[in-house]
Amino acid sequence: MELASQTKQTPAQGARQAYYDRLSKLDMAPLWEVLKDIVPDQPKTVCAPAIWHFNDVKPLVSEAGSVITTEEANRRVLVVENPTLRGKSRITQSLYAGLQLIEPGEIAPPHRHTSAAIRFILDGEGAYTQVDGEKTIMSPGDFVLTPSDTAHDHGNTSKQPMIWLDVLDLPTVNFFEAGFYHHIDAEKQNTRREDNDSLVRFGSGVLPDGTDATLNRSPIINYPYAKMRPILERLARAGDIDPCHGARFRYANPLNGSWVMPTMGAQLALLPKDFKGKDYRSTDGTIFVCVEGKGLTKVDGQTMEWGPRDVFVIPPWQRYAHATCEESVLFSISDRPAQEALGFWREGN
Ligand code: GTQ
Repeated sequence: MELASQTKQTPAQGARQAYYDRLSKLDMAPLWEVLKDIVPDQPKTVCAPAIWHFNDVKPLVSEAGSVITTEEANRRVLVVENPTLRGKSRITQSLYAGLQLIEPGEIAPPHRHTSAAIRFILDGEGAYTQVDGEKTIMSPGDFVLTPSDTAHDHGNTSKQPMIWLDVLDLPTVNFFEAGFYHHIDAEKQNTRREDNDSLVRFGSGVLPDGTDATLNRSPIINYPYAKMRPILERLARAGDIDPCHGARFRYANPLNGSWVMPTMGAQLALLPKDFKGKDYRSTDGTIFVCVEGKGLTKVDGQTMEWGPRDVFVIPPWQRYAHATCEESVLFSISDRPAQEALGFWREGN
């Protein structure tokens, strides 16, 4: 087993190596040399905890507006890369994240792809996304879905630039080498449905006749912050405050109560002022966005201090704990639904 680390080989080891060499010629290898690596005792991660402070990144995202037009770029996005996964366009092994800028008057043309996307709005007011013919105007804190293979485009008819966080399951889809992309050859999507149609239809505890309840993702396109924030207040007032996570809900697929998408699930939490969260860990590496407030998260001996619009990432199975100095709201997203569906999601303290 220790063969590789020894410099002088015994005759037996030499014979073994010669055997390995013959195996290698047939593209085979001995399992016993790699068993510990590929079957770890517990989750091993190559990701690092990391934080992107909005005050640092905003000027650079804004500058992208003078570097390239949305028309030329298709999507004008700065990819947010985990420091240990540079050049791989990913924030965790399974998720991609980016900061997208859309300037007044711009249109990001329609397309569809296998990868599902979410937007979490950080800055600006009044740009829109259209998903399968439904337009939704976006505000900070809104959680917007672009499910797998749905046609989507973005436009900004407001007077201010808008910046949002994109999270896509691109590394997951690309791991399976299963991704398709289609450009949609129209300047804009044909808006057949009324604006915010899906929230009105499916966001009030009823299901209209004829609803396909087997859809494997939420039919709701936008979960507006203005509608979500009061729910957190109610949970907190009632004392429904988890010692690790605060008062929290998950964005649900109203058809079956499941996560919003099969590959990505999101949650929103209110952490009271002076909250001191208990240690928590889970196998889903998690991306957080501070929506409001001020606090810090300790992870693996590191302390990340966060404020509004900061984005940070916690690697899989690393213990972390949140603490606040003001009442705070944290959005989070991960690949938990995929891991749950496959049967290997775990959590612990
Ligand atoms: O807005 O459609 O950040 O297709 C990466 C790929 C955004 C999008 C990204 C995309 C989009």
